[in-house]
Amino acid sequence: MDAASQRLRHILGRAEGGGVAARDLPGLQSVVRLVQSTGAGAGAGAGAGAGAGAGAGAGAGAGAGQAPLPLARKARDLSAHLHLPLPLHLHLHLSAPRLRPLLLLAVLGGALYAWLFWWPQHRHRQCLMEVPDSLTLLARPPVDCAICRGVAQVDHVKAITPQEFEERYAYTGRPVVIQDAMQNWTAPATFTFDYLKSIYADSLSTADSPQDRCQFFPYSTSFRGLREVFDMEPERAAMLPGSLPWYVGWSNCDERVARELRAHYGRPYFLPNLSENKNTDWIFMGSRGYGAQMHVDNVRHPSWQAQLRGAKLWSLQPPPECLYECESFSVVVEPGEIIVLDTNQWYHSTKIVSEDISITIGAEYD
Ligand SMILES: O=C(O)CCC(=O)C(=O)O
Repeated sequence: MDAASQRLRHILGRAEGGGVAARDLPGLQSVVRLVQSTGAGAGAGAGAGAGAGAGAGAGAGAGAGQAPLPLARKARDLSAHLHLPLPLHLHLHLSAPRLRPLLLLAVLGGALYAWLFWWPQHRHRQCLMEVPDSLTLLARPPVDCAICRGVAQVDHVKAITPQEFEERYAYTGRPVVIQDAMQNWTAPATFTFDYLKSIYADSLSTADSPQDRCQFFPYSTSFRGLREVFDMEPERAAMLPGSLPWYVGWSNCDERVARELRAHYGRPYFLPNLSENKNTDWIFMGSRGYGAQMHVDNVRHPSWQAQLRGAKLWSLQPPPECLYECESFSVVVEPGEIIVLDTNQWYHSTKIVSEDISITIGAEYD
């Protein structure tokens, strides 16, 4: 126990140097008792008596010549000894009078940061804490590999009836591109960067817009929301040579904007009669070479996505549990085509491959 008594003296010395009375140190008394009861009493008693005042002195008095401690008590005291340095440091830092102004400053700084930066970004969130994607993935239920077994490419179909679509694709997990589903839609000719900017102008002019409560994916840009996207320099928006590429996606939460959007497209004709086209529209827009990284979604239903302008490459991978049974493949979705994909089951990434801006609109269906 010589080593223990030496360390104890060293710790007490540091405590005193920092202006802390040894009697304030939690756990100290049991350590003093332990050191003394195991024969190092004289040395430790002198050290403790010098620094620890009344508290340590009482411990020292009880120590010398006692019967060995029961095993459990020994173990407890030893662990108190081992852990003492850490509480000591904390105690020193928190209670040394010189450091109190610093501590106060740190707390005030944290509160100011939270008020100015954290709260404005989080006040509209429905969840206070986002669950990291990696945790969501761990909780993903295993997929039945029937969704991808024997599938080596994305089918391209035209003039498919809702019944055929339901049997072959709607709920089987088999991806498909429908090539003739935008007849009578005015969206392809109408939806441009400037048009979308104009229909969101009112919505985004207020500080507390419903759109602020909606999801926004900046991908590899530094945009923090739709306002910043629509405020980008016109040269970048027009993707002029030398400007930075960009790609973003968002869901629409503004009812007025939804009515305006839907005046230009209808419910895709192939959806099964009893299925419901979900209310939330998703828009993805950006320039060549950019897209979404490989990921799997955690949404409720499969979805369709209409390629209104530009062309986008989709790379599809089966879920990891099906890698030995299923294949990975890719497909380019051309303007005028709609891809239907269960993004909860297929891992997918995208990349714009057209010179023209890519704009898509889509939704989930049940
Ligand atoms: O359209 C894109 O670029 C990405 C779409 C996507 O990742 C999704 O719908 O989950």
